Amino acid sequence: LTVRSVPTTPFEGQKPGTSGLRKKVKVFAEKNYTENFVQCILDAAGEQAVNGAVLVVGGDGRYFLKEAVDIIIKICAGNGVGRLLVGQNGILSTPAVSALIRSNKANGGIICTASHNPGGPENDFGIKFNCENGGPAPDAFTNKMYDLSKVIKEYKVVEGINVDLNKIGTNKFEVNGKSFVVDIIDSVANYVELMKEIFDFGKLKAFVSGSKPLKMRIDALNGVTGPYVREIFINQLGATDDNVVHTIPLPDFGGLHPDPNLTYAKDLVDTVSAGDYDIGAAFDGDGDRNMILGNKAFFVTPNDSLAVIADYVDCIPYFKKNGVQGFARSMPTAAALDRVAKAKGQEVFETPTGWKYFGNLMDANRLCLCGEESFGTGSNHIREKDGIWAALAWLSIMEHTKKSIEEICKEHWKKYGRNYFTRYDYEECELAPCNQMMTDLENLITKPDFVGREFSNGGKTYKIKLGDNFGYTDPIDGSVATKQGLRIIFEDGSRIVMRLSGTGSSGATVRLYIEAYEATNVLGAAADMLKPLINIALEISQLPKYTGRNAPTVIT
Ligand code: VG1
Ligand code: CO
Repeated sequence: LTVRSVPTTPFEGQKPGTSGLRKKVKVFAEKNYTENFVQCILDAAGEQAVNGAVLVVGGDGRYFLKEAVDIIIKICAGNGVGRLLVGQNGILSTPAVSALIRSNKANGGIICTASHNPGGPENDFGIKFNCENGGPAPDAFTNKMYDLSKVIKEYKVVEGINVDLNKIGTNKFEVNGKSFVVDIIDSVANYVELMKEIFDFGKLKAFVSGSKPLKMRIDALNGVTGPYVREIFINQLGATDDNVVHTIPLPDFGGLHPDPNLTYAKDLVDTVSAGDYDIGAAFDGDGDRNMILGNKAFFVTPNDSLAVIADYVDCIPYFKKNGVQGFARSMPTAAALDRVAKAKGQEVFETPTGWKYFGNLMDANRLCLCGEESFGTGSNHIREKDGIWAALAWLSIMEHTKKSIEEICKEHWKKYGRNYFTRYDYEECELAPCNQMMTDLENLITKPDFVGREFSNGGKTYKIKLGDNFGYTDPIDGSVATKQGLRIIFEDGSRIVMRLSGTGSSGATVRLYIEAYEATNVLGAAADMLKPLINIALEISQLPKYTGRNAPTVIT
């Protein structure tokens, strides 16, 4: 087989966001669009990293996956890649790709997913590159990809390569006299082995399916985790079939919005509140997010989930064996974790939004457990957040404490106080007025006289301590990330944070994060407790005026 160079011209906007490039399927399906982007990934990695390299390829089963994998195989062949490990039918969860890169000492991986964005011919597709540590490519790398995409003139392809993605096994080719191998691998086996090393599956099995079986509702939302959920919860832990739902990955997620939150995982919330379940859990399209519910749909905020897991790290064998090396959370994530870190004498880092910022700290052994308010929780077992891992961590804590999820959370608040938190999302707003709002708000809150001002609402008064646009210097390599979100911090530690989403495929999504700490008043309803701060946030930002929205699309 021989390599062909195909002339092409640049596309606008091939700029990876918080986690890869996400666009409508129709855009990825345009002639040369996907080819260009994949070529730019390989060019950004550089010939040395690509020639003879081993790459992992897979995605979340959404519409256009097979077409994209086919293109990736042919372009990798054209660029001298040595071997590809491809999930059967292209299926690999994001955590599974990260695990495979690490366990195979591969040079990287290409993940085909738009994660929690809806799928299907009218919706989103996405592609993202992960590096040899298993984590999402850092900013320097994605900037390089974007720069290359603006000047690309040709891509290299081997058109004669056809692989049956359904058939597990090795496919060997010879390209320009050199070998090119495509291994179609089992999508779940490697990941399941890793989970068995991390958790005590013997204990968990007795807990889940012993004499008093646990009542679970594990909802894969028709996303990629279905086969992983079936293997782990049913085959390994002995749960019966009725404990899992929506476990067949569908190209359009069955019309569901595959985002595990109170709005989009409504079926789970309704079923768990009406039934008598010990735990409800859902994962997003590509399997890296999780939502945990207790009996009667008691909602565990991702902030609290992270803090509770941190408090109980010792009941997970992985941490017992490897020790605990620091915690981290993204900036908008509430600071519940910080209190646990302090109690345990652990370092805690505050990073920009997006999992890529945790990688360096993990590689340097400064971080072993971290999370984001956006339903992301994970550890240094891989370099992505991991939905199923989080559910298994919660089962381990329940098994260890013999307590319900609600009891565990309430005890946590009594011990540490509670960081009340809510996030308002205003999805698909018009871009220009949102940009203007952010500019105007930044100007307002960074004026020196902003500090010290007082705002009152609902009988509460808050005094400004600091206003800024969050910036971060990576403690390991010194790389700097600026403009990561507007912060308004009050004297009592309460916070208003506002930023624009970097994962949408059209328009602008405004995220407004509100946090308030209470040392003793811990059993209130978050919506009531935070109402004054929410009103103050809307007043300071003038959000309704700029966006024309009176209410958010999603509240978490
Ligand atoms: C969102 C979340 C962020 C998360 C990212 C990727 O980004 O806020 O915390 O890391 O999605 O998650 P943004 O820029 O839209 O706020 V996933 O599961 O879509 O890869
Ligand atoms: Co995801």
